[in-house]
Amino acid sequence: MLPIGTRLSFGALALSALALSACGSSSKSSSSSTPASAPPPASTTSSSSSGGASSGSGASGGALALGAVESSGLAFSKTTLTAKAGSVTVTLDNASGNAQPHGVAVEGNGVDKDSKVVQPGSTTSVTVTLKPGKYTFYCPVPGHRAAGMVGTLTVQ
Ligand SMILES: [Cu+2]
Repeated sequence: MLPIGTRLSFGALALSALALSACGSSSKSSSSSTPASAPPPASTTSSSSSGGASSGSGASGGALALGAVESSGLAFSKTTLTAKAGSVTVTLDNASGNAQPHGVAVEGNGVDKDSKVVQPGSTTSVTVTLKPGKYTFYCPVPGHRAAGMVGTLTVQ
């Protein structure tokens, strides 16, 4: 008998605490101009659950591959990439025949993330959550972007 009464009063306390915190957070969020909208994680979860196992046969969407090319100046093997919105991983293969370290970075629409820079004979990757739009990918090694290691990533 007593536990029920205890639970009831606890519930009332929790309710009032919720009301208090709701008031506090609403006044806080009204002062900051950018409400946090986080649809990307939800869409990622739904797409992976609908697909069952995440090991898709096609490499579409989340995984992109690039090579570092030093045969004529500095460049990536591709100057354009296309991906679907969501979590996108760009992998760079710095071939063993190269002479310089390379990496890959993705920039645009508030995103700016670099991979590790790796020596020839290694691969490195960067994973970013992207919305539809145009992004720039480039090599973060100083001077390489200006030398030609840059391209455009279009997210649909
Ligand atoms: Cu480079």
